[in-house]
Amino acid sequence: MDYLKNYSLNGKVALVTGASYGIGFAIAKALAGAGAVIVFNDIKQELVDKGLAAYEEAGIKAHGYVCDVTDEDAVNAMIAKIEAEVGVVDILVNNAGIIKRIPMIEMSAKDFRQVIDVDLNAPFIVAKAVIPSMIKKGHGKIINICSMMSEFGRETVSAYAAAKGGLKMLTRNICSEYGEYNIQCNGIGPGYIATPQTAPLREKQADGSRHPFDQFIVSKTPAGRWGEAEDLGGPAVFLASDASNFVNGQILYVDGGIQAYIGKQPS
Ligand code: NAP
Ligand code: GCO
Repeated sequence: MDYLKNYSLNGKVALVTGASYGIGFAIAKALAGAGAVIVFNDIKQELVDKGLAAYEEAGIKAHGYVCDVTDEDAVNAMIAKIEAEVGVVDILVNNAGIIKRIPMIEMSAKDFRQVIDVDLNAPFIVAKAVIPSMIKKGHGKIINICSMMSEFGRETVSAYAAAKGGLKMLTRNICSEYGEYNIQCNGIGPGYIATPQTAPLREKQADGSRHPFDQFIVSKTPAGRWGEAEDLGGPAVFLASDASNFVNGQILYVDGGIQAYIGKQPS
């Protein structure tokens, strides 16, 4: 028996939001490698075009759409276009996200709301737009890209942690409300991954030394390194495939062991 066929995504349409680059792009490549047709969006046409070129270079004929995921009308219009032009979305990866690193008492309510809007309200909006067709089709997979900040706080990321904590519970609630329609909604909680979003935390110092936060994360991670976006591809294929049909409401942390480790002890 070819057990690996349970991981096949042949014939499936996967929408990965905010996937012109970064984690979304890496996850989309992995889903494509398992057979999925890739659909992605970004806010700007130039980024969608850049993304299409990058997918083509990777041998993937992707479908790109310009859409701000916080705009419910735009999201509903995009999903209607995707269903007409590509097909019903079988797999949704709510990946698009932002972070603002500002001490809470210095953060404006406007900035706080913007992070909540992209990182929590938008996954709600996009999931709400695709679930009806998943119900009609009799199956669906939703993967919300959570974070270690779904479990932990740290200085300067109050809005992001609040959003990602909420996204963990939205994941569990979609599982609870739509599991009976054979829809599985799970989260992936990446650890610290080397992407543009974390570039400021890895910047070389003026004296050429590594950023203190870079050294901190490496010392706290048993793997002794930052994650690569590609490290998330396998877990995403698993959660997008029939191999995970009885996995629901879970957050799969892909963090190199950082959450299990007290940190390197002084030598
Ligand atoms: P990234 O490099 O900053 O990429 C984020 C993507 O989301 C970009 O393509 C961005 O497009 C898009 N986006 C932002 N706001 C959008 C909106 N309103 N509508 C549509 N697209 C939008 O981030 P990343 O590191 O790849 O992270 C991707 C996801 O993983 C995020 O949810 C992040 O919170 C999460 N995550 C990241 C890490 C990490 O260490 N990197 C760890 C845990 C979780 P534009 O370029 O046009 O803004
Ligand atoms: C930060 C980082 C983290 C990572 C990720 C960790 O400033 O602490 O950006 O938030 O992005 O979410 O899982």
